[in-house]
Amino acid sequence: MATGKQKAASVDVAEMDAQSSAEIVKTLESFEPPAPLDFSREDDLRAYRDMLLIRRFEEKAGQLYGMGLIGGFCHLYIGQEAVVIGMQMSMKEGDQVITGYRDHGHMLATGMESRGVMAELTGRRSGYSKGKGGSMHMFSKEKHFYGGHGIVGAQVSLGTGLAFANRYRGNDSVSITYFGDGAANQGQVYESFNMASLWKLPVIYIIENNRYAMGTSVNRASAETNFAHRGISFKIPGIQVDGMDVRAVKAAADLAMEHCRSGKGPIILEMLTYRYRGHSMSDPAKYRTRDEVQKMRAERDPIEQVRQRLLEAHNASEDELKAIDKDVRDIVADAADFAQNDPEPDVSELWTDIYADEIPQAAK
Ligand SMILES: Cc1ncc(C[n+]2csc(CCOP(=O)(O)OP(=O)(O)O)c2C)c(N)n1
Ligand SMILES: [Mg+2]
Repeated sequence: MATGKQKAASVDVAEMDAQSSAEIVKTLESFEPPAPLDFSREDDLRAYRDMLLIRRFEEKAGQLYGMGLIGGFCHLYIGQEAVVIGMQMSMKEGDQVITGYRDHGHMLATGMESRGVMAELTGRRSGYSKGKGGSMHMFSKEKHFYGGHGIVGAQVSLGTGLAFANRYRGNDSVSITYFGDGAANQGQVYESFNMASLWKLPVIYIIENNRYAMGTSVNRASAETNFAHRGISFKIPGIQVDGMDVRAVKAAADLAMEHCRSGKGPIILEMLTYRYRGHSMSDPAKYRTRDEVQKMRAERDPIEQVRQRLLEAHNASEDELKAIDKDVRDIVADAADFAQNDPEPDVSELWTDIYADEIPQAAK
């Protein structure tokens, strides 16, 4: 039985089988996050570049939206970059990613092309869904990215299904299933938790707690605001992670991957993060003060933290970082040009991609 706080690394699911409910609750309530990792210069350079790509891409998407070039919904991920990049740094080929509608960062993190994502945003034929899906509906089988979902919480049961498929096929891939603090209150999340724990499915549930669900703060919407504890009734361990520090995310990711790959079943990582922009492009943001956003930007920005470390601890020069910035800006500018010049889909495309043409072999 756990006494006091203990390292999450010692989460032993099998041990719980012999414990009473009261002991299990005590054990699961006691886990602490692992210490942030020491990043090498290479790790920090990679994290810096990859997070910057998401930030600049999102800023450009915001501009194109303002110019009327992107229609429909568009939810920006700015501020939350350390979450997907820290997770990505721990993933291996074959691991799957699924998320909600705030999804551009997740796609770029998996290695999906900036051009294809931006062209989908502008509704052009070279977009990932041939210009017919838009911001919330993109997929890449090649990169194991399963969307892009507009129904709050729906991706959680789908992500659990991906983990079931891994188990069924006997591979050692992990399903990385992202959802928000608001989605964490949806019923199907708990049905999924139950099945995932019962069948020891390899799924990491990542709750991106960015403090708001549209205009409603966590405190106004959630009876229990510690989301890492949401799996306790299902014997699922959970840890709270500083989602603004990519090193803390990577440390938690390593632990969670090992947990899943060694057959211990699901685990929850609550990422404490923050979105700088409004919920979507039409959000007047009256529910929080400018000061709150400014303070977070000034004191906790995930990219600035890495930048300072590169300059101070890894002796990077301003010129070296400027070169990375230019590289990233060039990729984003190229994607934006491409997305404005690519043709729209032909009208005949209205009748395609509605039903599957054939049943995939594996499903027969
Ligand atoms: C089933 C369902 N209910 C309501 C909505 C409307 N809606 C869209 S986003 C959202 C808030 C979700 O917030 P959260 O899960 O915290 O994610 P975040 O936007 O902060 O990333 C709501 C209620 C929806 N799309 N689907
Ligand atoms: Mg939220």
